[in-house]
Amino acid sequence: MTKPISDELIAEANARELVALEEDYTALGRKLARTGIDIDRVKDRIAGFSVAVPSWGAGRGGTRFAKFPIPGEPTNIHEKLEDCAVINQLSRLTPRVSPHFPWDKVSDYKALREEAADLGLGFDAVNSNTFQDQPGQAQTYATGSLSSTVEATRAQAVEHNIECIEIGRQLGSTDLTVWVGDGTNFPGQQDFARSLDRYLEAASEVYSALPDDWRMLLEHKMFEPAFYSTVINDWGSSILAAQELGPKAKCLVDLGHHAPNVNIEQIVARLHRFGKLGGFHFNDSKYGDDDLDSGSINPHQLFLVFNELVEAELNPREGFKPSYMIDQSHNVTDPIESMLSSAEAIGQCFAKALLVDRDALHAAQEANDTMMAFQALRRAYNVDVAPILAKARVEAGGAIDVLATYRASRWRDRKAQERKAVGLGAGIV
Ligand code: LRH
Ligand code: MN
Repeated sequence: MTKPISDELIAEANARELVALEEDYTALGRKLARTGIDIDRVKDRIAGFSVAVPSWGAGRGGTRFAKFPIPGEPTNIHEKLEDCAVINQLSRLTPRVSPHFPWDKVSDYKALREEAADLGLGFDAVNSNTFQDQPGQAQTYATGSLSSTVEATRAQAVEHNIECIEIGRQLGSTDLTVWVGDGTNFPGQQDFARSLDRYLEAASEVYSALPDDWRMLLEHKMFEPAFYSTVINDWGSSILAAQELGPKAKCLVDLGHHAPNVNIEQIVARLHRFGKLGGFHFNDSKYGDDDLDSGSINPHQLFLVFNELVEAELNPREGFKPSYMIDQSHNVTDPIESMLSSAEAIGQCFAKALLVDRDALHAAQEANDTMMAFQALRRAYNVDVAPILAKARVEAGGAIDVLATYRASRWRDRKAQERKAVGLGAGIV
């Protein structure tokens, strides 16, 4: 297996942190034991936890105004896999990559799968793209894709999604994420019901092409690129569409795809209640679909989402196997550093959710003891779980201080010597 960062460098960096980590872990273990929690059991859950990274997040992202590339950023899927391998080698939390087509198109997917495996990586859900026109494309998606009024355009979009399934099969994926930007900018531009019916008819053709063990993850989004209405705009439209399509259709929750202050953790509980919770695109936002680093703006919300996921594990519904994926746009940081920091934030929120005294919480809920119910969550949220994640990481060959070790590797500087410069531009990739 190819390791982008030398084990010696990681061991050397860890040697400076080990004694302090052991002290912190032991102290936290004693504290948690006083409330009947076995810290090693939480550590083992973290060791088994993972979140996929987006191939499109390995490069600098941008907005419609501009994108500011950095020297040494990846220019193709091969270099993106190298960088994703760095994130996984240091964090031990991100062994899968979620690819996007045609952005990650290659001629030999079997070879790509082997290349990733040699880097210790596998592939998570594949993402289709019917929100951009490709050179030489027959039908434009300017007025929609799966919901387009133009039959040939819907057929083209269906065909592309089926092609993504075929690619995913070669990569070892079992999920297809379908996000369509279809919608309108003017009242009256399209009929809400007929648009949805066209989407459902076309999506059902994609659904019929799913292998038996595959799922189709419908990703709702309130707005952008459409700014008056979006065909799959919220969890309601998404769950109704998923129920209409069939048992292999589930709903994917991108945290940034809701109006400010929407109670996303309640949406998670609802989707789970009806057996339609398929997965997540983790990120954070303050205003719109800002695609900021997970936990960077509202870590408490991320904790509350994981609190619902731990409750869901205790009340499983058929097919409960949510895909955890990051979906961010790194406009001002080194993408590797952002994904290292985000994977840590996500892992920490899962660990904090595991520390909630569920019996005390449920008893207080039944007794309408509001303050003690809230305190059951807040006590867990206030625990600094960093030693648990660091312990799980170092035991798996990762770095105790992931950012310091990454910087000590001088990876980006080395890649700036090797990789060609990325041109100026705008947009997400
Ligand atoms: C849409 C979205 C979707 C991806 C794209 C890169 O906003 O969240 O998941 O296809 O970002
Ligand atoms: Mn997304």
